[in-house]
Amino acid sequence: MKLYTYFRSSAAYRVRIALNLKNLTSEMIPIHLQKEGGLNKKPEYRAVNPQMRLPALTLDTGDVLIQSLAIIEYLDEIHPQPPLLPRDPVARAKARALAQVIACDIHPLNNVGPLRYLKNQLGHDQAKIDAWYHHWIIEGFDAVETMIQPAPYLCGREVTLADICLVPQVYNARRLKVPLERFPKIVAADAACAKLAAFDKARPENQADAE
Ligand SMILES: N[C@@H](CCC(=O)N[C@@H](CS)C(=O)NCC(=O)O)C(=O)O
Repeated sequence: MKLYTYFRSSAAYRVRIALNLKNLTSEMIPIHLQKEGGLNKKPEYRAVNPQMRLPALTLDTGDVLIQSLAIIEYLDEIHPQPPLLPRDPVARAKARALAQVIACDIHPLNNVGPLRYLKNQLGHDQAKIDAWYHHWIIEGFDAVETMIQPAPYLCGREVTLADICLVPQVYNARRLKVPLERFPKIVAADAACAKLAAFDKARPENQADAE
């Protein structure tokens, strides 16, 4: 397998964690999202992923998978141990809901493309863009904080897809100096995950393309 990744891409970070949890190895192909306006926009990468976003996972069959949640669920189906979703249907729906609050409602608003659009097309200054960034994380984390009772992970004693989505989002929040004091449960779950080698190895700082 080959994972198209960028050390700071939180969607790629999710897949890196999932690969590590499953003890799977994959060749890492770095695609710089900032250089020359984003190397993801080059025709070479567009030929891999028509959406020109990271991550993409190419399989030995030649199939290309995109969208981190779809990739992670694929990995979970092909390599069921350890499971990344609870077995109980209600718990499973709750884990997916937490993952989707983060991956579908918080992250897209704070992604490179929309932030660049706010700056270049709409002419907003950095202070306004930072306020936008903080706003959507805080609003989403308020919901997550209310929804969870970490024990120690978001959905109980086993790591799930929800934790895989949370940790990169907390990383982004810290990097952009979003105050996290009002989210003690989120911070506790993130700290519990940080103790696991699978999460540590996936950290942006630990990637070969880290700057
Ligand atoms: N929903 C997608 C999000 C993918 C995505 O937006 N990735 C970002 C990096 S975290 C990206 O490639 N952005 C490039 C751009 O917007 O130009 C997923 O979960 O894979």
